[in-house]
Amino acid sequence: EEKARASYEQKLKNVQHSVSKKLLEIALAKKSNLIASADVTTTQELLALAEKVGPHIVALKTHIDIITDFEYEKTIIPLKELSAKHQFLLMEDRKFADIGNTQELQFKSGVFKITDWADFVTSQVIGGFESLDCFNNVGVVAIVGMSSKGTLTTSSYREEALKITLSHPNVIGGVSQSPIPEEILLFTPGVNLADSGDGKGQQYNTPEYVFKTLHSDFIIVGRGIYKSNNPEEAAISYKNEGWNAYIKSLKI
Ligand code: S5P
Repeated sequence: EEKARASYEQKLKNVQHSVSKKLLEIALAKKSNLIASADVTTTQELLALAEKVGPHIVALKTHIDIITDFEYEKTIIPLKELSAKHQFLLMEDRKFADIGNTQELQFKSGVFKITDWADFVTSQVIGGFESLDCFNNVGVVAIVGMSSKGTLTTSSYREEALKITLSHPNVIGGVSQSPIPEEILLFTPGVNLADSGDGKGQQYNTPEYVFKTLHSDFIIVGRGIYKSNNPEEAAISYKNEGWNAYIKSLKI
């Protein structure tokens, strides 16, 4: 019953959104399907991590609202420079979850001004189709299913969430722990080589599992990299594990 997955080259021919194209081009150029999650709380740690892992990743995922000393000039400007220097995209994991008008304000205003710097953002789709209209200058990754124990993203929720995900022109893909249709990109967090959970509800799988079973396109790794004694080496090893698992999944 196992079917070979679509390759990045095949997907590159079919995707429409410029951000999907860029992600796939970077993946092929770097032989990487790794997104590092920079869940650190100071500008210095964020920039140091971006410098170390930048050459090995397709995107750096931020939770910009956890940065204690955030200042647009000191945090975002150098982060943008690092993203250009090391050729990775910026994915702000804001998980918007409100009505369209409020999401638009959260996206464009406040101190973070996400609209000015993020290449793509995550959003819940609980607010319905039109709630995603405001993200028309970035790509949206829809939260279809979550990785945590007891999540309410049941199969019937996921089915409805997928309808919005597949039909909205701003959407480039979904975050999920289940397979999704191959015309969009699948981003899978909850990936760790050493642990099966974190004692706070997070559940982990291996790169091998997510490429083989879910046909994921990109793995998202947080603590496996930034908590490691050597984040650069950890990024290289997740990059290689992820790429080898992807290559294997093409041959099933
Ligand atoms: O279902 C999800 C969706 C996301 S985006 N589960 C997740 O863990 N995430 C995010 O991925 C989470 O917010 C965190 O930033 C990262 C996982 O981090 P780790 O340290 O557990 O690898």
